[in-house]
Amino acid sequence: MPEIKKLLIANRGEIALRIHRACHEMGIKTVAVHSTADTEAMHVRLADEAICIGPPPAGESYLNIPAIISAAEISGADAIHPGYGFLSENAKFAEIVEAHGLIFVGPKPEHIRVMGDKVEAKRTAGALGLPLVPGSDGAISDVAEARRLAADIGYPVIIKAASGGGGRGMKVCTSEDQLETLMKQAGTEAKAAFGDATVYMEKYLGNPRHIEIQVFGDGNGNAIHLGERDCSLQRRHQKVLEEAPSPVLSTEERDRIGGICAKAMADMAYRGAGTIEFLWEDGEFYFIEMNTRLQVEHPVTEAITGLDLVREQIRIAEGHPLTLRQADVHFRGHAIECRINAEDPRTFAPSPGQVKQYHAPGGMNVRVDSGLYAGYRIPPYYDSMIAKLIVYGTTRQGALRRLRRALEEFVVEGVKTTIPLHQALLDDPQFQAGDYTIKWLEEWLARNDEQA
Ligand code: MV4
Repeated sequence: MPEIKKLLIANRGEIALRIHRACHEMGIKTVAVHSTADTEAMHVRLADEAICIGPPPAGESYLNIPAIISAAEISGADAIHPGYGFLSENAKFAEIVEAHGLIFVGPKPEHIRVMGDKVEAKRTAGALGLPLVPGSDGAISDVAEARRLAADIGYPVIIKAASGGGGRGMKVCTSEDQLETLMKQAGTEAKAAFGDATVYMEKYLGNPRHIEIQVFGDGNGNAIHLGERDCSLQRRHQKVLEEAPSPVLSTEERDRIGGICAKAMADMAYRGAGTIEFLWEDGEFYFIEMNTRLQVEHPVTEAITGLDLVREQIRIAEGHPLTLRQADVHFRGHAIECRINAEDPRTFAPSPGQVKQYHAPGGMNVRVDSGLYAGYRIPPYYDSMIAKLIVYGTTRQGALRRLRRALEEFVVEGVKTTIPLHQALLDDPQFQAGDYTIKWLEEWLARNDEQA
């Protein structure tokens, strides 16, 4: 079995640090790659070696495949972990990594490719027995056919781009007279944004929750699920807070949908970590997409399972079978993650700049994943997420109380952060009751804006 001795981290920020930590606990040396804007970043400081791969724009550094492969060769790394974002779901990159005799810590390239095309993903998911949103069987191009289908499934319907994702290129259509216009618009916008005009249709779910299932496969037909995360609290398709377990699922419902997902992953011989995204409405799950990467919110799953997901990814990449059987996976307690962004908590305008004071909360069952330190200059070129605060409690109530305490302790001075937003959210009775859907946060923000 190929043992990884040195791993190149093709990412930045807190996730680069997260991967570095798992590696060092496993006796694996790390190579950081970074842009000229990240010379002073914590992941660069902690890594065993660091290689500058280009100027600040991600297209010339963190997305620069030749520079990253060269860095791996120069440093003698035997594996590359892509983290999330950047090259993590680029099938071509995974292929190139493997063609250079390096281990890609992630799924098989063919699976990344299939799930990257939402039409292909849905067809695959359906064939594997996952419950789908009613809609077109593949792409739609003919307007007459689209009319018949929409009449059949009932309005409202949603037109989505096959190459979309993250909410881009979607059109909700409430009646037949809009259908032709919206279909054409969706196609044109999809072509402009993704270079692919392919669209498909689904029944529009009016007020669902967003619940995703964490899965792991060993690439040889063994797979398990690690339960769900409720990611309904989001603004403009950016998640704000995630929790596990979902406030709405029973043990039986979790076991059922989790079992379906694990079997699907076993049947396709999926390798590595994956997340199967569902909309959930009136007690039913509807598959929408699959993410073939480690996700930002993975620590809530780590908190309630006691597992190290990055360690599992690395072991699978080395070719080990899964360490765990489904019967060995137990869910205990409740975890909540707040994404803390360097943004104005009211306008969400980015707030890069120098961190003057920094103090992270601590104590029992409090985890902070962040590369921040006093004096650090947050560069303006990248995502504004600067820290993740994850709390764990025996119950949801306990986790909420711990979150309140941890947010009180958190000090970040010099830049604006979304810490006050999380504090206000914690005070809301409906949030406290777990009574929210994907629309709830934006409506809550609009209400709060009117008041002020
Ligand atoms: C939907 C939907 C309602 N009905 N599909 C948005 C991102 C993409 N991953 C799928 N999305 C949606 N698909 C049907 N058939 C509503 C959304 C949606 C959404 C989904 C998850 C989390 C937040 C969301 C916010 C707005 C819309």
